[in-house]
Amino acid sequence: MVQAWYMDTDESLNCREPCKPENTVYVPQEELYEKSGVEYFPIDAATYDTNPDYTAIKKKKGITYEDTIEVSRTTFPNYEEKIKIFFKEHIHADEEIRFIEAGSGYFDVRDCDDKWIRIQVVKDDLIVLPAGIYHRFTPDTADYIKAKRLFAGDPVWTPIDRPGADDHSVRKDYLNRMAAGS
Ligand code: KMT
Ligand code: NI
Repeated sequence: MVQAWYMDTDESLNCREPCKPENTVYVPQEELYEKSGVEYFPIDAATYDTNPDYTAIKKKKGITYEDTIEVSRTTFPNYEEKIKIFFKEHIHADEEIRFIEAGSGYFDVRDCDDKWIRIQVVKDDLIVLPAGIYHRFTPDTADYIKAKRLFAGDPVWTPIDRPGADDHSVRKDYLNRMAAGS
């Protein structure tokens, strides 16, 4: 997590640019957690497999599955279509855990006041989006990110799009956890 900031949501902007307003308000890691429940861990991508922190996170999250996703114009089938899907606002029934091995991109998450926070992810970032948080992803203008996808149990990547997700129990549970400050 190089930086996180309240993004400029002007529709005329290119979402693959940083979308920083003139007076950008940055969001430090602790505040990001308080306002959205997003967790962040720095892990060296060169040595992750022998890093006890990485092992501990996997254990704590009950990770039983991992694979690698490489999003680029040359490696990803239907690139333009796929990145549009990533960028549709949605939730999942489970945590979205990504460990960035190379490249960069943006995860946008709604904070507790429904405002978009843009999180810039780069190599060595492990990010955990809680189940039920509204979010979306886009590559940046460099068009390249390689990430591990970690999952507890059999992987389910299904997005539940807004606004249909508002009544979903996973969404309600997330809001209850946020209200309780946990
Ligand atoms: C997702 O689910 O949005 C992705 O896996 C995006 C690519 S990984 C940074
Ligand atoms: Ni998602």
